[in-house]
Amino acid sequence: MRTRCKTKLLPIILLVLLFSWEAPADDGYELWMKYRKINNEHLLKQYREAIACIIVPGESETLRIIRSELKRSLDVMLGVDMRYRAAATGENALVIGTPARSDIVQHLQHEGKLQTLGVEGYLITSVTKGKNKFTVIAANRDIGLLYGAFHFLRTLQTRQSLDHLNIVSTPRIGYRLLDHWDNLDGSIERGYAGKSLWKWDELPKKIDKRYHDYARANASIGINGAVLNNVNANPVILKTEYLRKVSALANVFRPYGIRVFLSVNFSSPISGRFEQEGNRKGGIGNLPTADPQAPNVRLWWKNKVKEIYALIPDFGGFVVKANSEGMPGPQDYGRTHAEGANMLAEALEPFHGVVMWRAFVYNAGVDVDRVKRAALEFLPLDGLFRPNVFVQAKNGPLDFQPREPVQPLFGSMTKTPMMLELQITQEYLGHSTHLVYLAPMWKEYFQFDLFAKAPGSTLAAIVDGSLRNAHMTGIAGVANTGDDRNWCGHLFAQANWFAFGRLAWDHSISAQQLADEWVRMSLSNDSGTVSTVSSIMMGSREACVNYMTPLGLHHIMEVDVHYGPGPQNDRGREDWTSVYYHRADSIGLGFDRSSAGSNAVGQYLPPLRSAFDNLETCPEKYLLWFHHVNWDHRMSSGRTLWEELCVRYTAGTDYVREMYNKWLSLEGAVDPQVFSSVKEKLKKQLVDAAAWRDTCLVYFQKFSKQTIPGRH
Ligand code: GCW
Repeated sequence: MRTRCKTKLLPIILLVLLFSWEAPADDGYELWMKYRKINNEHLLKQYREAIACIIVPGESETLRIIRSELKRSLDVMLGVDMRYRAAATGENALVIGTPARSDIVQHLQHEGKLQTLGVEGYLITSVTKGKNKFTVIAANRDIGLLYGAFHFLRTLQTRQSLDHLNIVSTPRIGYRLLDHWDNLDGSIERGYAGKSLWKWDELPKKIDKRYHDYARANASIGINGAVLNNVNANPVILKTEYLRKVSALANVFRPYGIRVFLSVNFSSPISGRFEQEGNRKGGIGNLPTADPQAPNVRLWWKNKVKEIYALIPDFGGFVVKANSEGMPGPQDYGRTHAEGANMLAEALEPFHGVVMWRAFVYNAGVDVDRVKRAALEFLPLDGLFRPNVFVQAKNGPLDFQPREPVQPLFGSMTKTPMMLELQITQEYLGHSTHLVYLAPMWKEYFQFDLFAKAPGSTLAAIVDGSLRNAHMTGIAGVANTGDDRNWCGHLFAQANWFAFGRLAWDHSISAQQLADEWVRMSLSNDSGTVSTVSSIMMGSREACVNYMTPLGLHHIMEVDVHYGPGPQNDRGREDWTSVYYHRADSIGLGFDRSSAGSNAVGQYLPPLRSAFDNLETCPEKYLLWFHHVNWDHRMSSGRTLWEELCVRYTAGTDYVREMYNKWLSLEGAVDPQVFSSVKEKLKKQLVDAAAWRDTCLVYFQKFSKQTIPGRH
């Protein structure tokens, strides 16, 4: 009886389901690779005519990936069942190939068009042959074809014309890495999007589908390496058992052009002894010392490196955080950073691996001013590193603040390849709760002129090697990924991952262009929606600076979590809490780093040095970074410092309200799930921004003893 009843109901249920069915809500998993059907009839016609079929000659894993990407995207975008052909058949076609596999590409090679492409570059162009037109993606290697294919798809996703396509693209920076601060227990230091993507307990047997999707996403934006584990490195990562797991990941990533790197703990050779002593971190080596000059230590690393390369022939190298925040390092044995780095470099050198030795050090004994310490320790070592060592420095001399001047070492280290470390995860910029589009901030850093040679010695020109004609070039972004369904926690945090990759490939692209691209690829191609969303994004970083740390203030966040306001935090002026940095008193506000103060300005090259030193010429955005400024100091606006501070905190908060209102206007224009999740986050951001404004102004008012305009 019961069964019959169910059977009768079935058609009705099916009908109800059919009519209530809508496109599945957007949960963010597809990132910027949302291939939506093209509604613009004119473009659709053009695209369909241009790509009647696809020709991808040859066989390789990378080519297989290209084919599947094109099929899944073009079928949906063009509403067709795209066919592959082995060779030209008298139809217009998209041809993707290297000179060895395609006649058309070979012809381009003979014309010298592939000469500048190197290993990763690509060319996209149109070739007419008889009646037929071919859109050709050409490269010297398959990986260039993959990058080219993603570029081509971006052209369609952003609805650009295919007429007169003539694109030549090569990366400006060699090593373009994501640094994962992922721990082996699955937690992520400064991660705000769930647990680690790497399921260490399941590897190497079980290969999560997400590993492929991760690699695909990175390849689509030109990232070519991943440092899998936290710089606060657990020695266990070097155990054979773990290296096998790493090797399994490397196998997945390889056809996407992504090499794996590891963070290593300098004490690894002695870490097995800790394990015996019951240290829960465990370890591997059982040597009595990790002294980089000890022959047995050097041999230990050489053997370990050999073992790694036997498992992972294209392994990239090591990142090392040494003698920093409690991590061990060569100084524990009276050796220098250069001696430590060189020992590892020597072991990696036969396999073409590199060392990325971090300059994030701030030992109290070096100077009273924390921001000076890295340059003081590293500058004397310039020229002493082996050729396969990068010194990797964060963009600023402190620690990923919403705004910092650039780390002066980039200007003064002339003989050592300097690798730039940016932070994609928003440790100090509202975690994955605040919508802060970071490309404008990164562009500001890239364009910062260090005057290392002549004017125009920008950070970009130093990092990409053009200023000093350097061949080893690198950039790393601390990843904001996790196992949350939408990868980054906040949908808009995906834009930061996207922008990082695109800028690592080509730092000359504007933040505006990247915002537009990302919105078109991720949310909508409606021009009104694109301009509203990108306007929200473009001002969001300046707003964050304003509601958190305007006018050069820095590091006044809550202790440790670095999320909300904590200007009152005081563990003494030598212990890096807020009062150490803001130095508020009855006279004024700010850290005196002028020549009369800590003289951090002296680490910059002229004319920056004097520009920063002088209160009148110091850019106001860095004012309280470099100067202790009287509350009544006249700002360029005509307002006093105190008034300006009030205006900035208010402006930042007002901007967030504007962001929120603009977003509300998009109801119906973007996917409902995306709409409501972003709306909830913006609501919280608004509350947080107001809390920042109120907490900071009320706190600083105790010192300025002046009224907060608009309040009683
Ligand atoms: O910004 C600080 C972070 C630490 C981090 C450290 C570093 C990985 O608060 O969590 O440790 O920088 O960059 O080493």
